[in-house]
Amino acid sequence: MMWEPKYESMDPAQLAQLQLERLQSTLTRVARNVPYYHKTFAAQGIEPDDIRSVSDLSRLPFTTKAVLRDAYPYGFFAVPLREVVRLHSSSGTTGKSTVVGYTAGDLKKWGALTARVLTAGGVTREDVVQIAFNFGLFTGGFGFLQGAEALGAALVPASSGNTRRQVAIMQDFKTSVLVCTPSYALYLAQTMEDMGVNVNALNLRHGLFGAECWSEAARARIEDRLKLSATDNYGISEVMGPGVAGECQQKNGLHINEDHFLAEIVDPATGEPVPDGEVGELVLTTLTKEAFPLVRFRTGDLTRFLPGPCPCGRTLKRMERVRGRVDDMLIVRGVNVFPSQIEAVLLDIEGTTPQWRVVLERERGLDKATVELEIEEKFVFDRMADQQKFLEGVRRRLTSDLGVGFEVRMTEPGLLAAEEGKASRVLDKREE
Ligand code: DLL
Repeated sequence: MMWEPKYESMDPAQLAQLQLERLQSTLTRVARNVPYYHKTFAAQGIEPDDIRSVSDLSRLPFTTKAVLRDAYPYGFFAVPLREVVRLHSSSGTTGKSTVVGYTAGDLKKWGALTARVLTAGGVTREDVVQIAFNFGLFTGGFGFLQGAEALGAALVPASSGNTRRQVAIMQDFKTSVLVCTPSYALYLAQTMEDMGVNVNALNLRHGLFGAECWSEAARARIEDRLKLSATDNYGISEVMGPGVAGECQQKNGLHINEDHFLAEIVDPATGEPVPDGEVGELVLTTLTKEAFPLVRFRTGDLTRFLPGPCPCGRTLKRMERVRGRVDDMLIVRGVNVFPSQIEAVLLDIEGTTPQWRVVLERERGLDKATVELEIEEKFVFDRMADQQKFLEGVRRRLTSDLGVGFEVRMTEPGLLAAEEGKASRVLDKREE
């Protein structure tokens, strides 16, 4: 099933033509209305009309989070404030946040795009969709709300937190689709187990998860514990929010909504495009946004394009699940490790929970990495020796799979609970 088959299965040559037209119109608008683009285009001698094909894109300047931050709050808006009907904001975990504006037209398109990814994820108007993303400045809640409404599904805006209530809603309202972060899905599963809820008696069919890094091991565990089919969804507030890219039922990469967003993958160090199929930083250009258009926005997310057509019939290019952020990569004693790799190892071990984090310290000039981990209740052994044996097993697996030594420590239940929003995985004390 497709929401907009005309665009989702468009002939590639036609799509390229559409992208070019939309790109030219975006460039013309930003050159006229956004001081940063006006200045940088002029400095580099770029006329929007010079961009004759999508491959000319690499001549255009990048837009970084730092540049957006400098223009806080409204410096990148391409329309007067009176045209803006909604404001969201990026989470600002890595500095001051960015304010993102939407016109009425932007909201309509956003709704259509989240309806697209919901449909790709298996959702229909027959479904009861429980959104456990925060409803607020974060784009997750409202972004999916508009899509579910466009689709005609029964939307439950449960928002985040209050987990026992979420479980009760899921039972009573006969929720068939769950939408939240993967870490919260695992937390919900664990809470249900603690409450003695029979998951088989629930109505869950599909789950759309995103907004943070996860792994195939996490998908397997979520599907097994919640008895649903889980798909990955990517989005970023500066570019729009959810609806940028999403998996179909093939679960083999995320289809990028290329009629609205031009995607490139570049070498994070040089900014040069990487050879097709190689991993690099995702760079996005918006093609239809009115209030907050962006040219070559550096997302900071690492992924690669996947080759070949998808059996689902969509011709939209797929990207692999995001493996981490450029600035998320940990360098422990010279070895590169992404938090998502640690999670993949942990979740492969029976008895671990999604409540974990890695603490980095420096001891006598050497890096020390300690994984702090909450363990499932039935695995918290009475005998100290058994507990040590379990933790030693986890330590050995991490060390051998990731090629760098880890310590492993058990934490008290609740200490690292991922009740709200995105999980925080790294505590780096090396610079303190
Ligand atoms: O997280 C938008 C969103 C909401 C996406 C709901 C999907 C579902 P931000 O708060 O601006 O926006 O965070 C964007 O989150 O740069 C990635 O690092 C990360 N991210 C988002 N989706 C995924 C995903 C929303 N599926 C940042 N896999 C991005 C891995 C993801 N990381």
